[in-house]
Amino acid sequence: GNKVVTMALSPEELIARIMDAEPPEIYLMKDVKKPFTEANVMMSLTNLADKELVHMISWAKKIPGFVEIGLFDQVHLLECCWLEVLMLGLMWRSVNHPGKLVFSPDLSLSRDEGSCVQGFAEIFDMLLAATSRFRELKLQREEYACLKAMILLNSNMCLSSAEGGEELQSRSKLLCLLDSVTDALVWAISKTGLSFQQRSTRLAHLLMLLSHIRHVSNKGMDHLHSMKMKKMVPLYDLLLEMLDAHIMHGSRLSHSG
Ligand code: AOE
Repeated sequence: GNKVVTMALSPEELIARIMDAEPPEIYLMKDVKKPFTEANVMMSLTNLADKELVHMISWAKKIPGFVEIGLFDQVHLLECCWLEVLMLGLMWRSVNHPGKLVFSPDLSLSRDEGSCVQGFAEIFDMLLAATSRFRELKLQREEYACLKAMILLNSNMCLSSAEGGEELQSRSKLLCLLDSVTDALVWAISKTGLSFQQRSTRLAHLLMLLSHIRHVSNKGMDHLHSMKMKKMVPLYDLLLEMLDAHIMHGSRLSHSG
């Protein structure tokens, strides 16, 4: 079970595994059409997000212990956090480019370029603000990788709370996994040579940024919804198919077929 998988890993080994799970850079190539009009920009961003979501599923499955939790919970975690995970990735890519959002190596937008999309400016500013904060904190790659895994594992706290056996087991595995990643983040921070006091403060600063990311993600969802871009149902089925490899035969997910 999960204990065998994660308890056997030291924080250092867990970080190595999480870093190894990092998705590749996605190039849009000729998909980026100029001039930057609302239609062109949204087409490129949707294209990018579609490709990233496929890699996100592989990423999640490579996080030690993730495939050991129930399939139902795997699906719900990804469903809850996908935009937060995309946004943290975007912030990481943009951290050394003040005033710009680096969506892909061949598509970075300044605030002015982004404002061609109705309602984008407000979200753009929130994304830039969180990115600046990570820049000030000099976010390290290891810390970034841990935070992203935490977003995934922490995305649905009310998960299967009032349920019985199978659900409770999945939930306790999930909490155990979250503890391991927390230990890994603490370990990553401890490498920075800060005093005990400074390390605690840094941990708090990093975790407080997660609530901003959740907030921006909710705003982004509203924005996407206003543009009628939440292709929820078809993607949900796609997601189920992709996660439902050989594991969990005859699980309670019979509603998926
Ligand atoms: C942020 C980071 C990134 O890497 C890409 C994008 C592209 C679009 C951007 C967004 C972003 C930042 C916030 C923006 C948004 C456009 C408008 C919003 C700027 O203000 C997002 C494009 C999203 C396209 C829709 C994709 C639908 C996905 C549905 C997912 C789903 O249904 N399920 C079940 C989850 C699947 C998880 C793997």
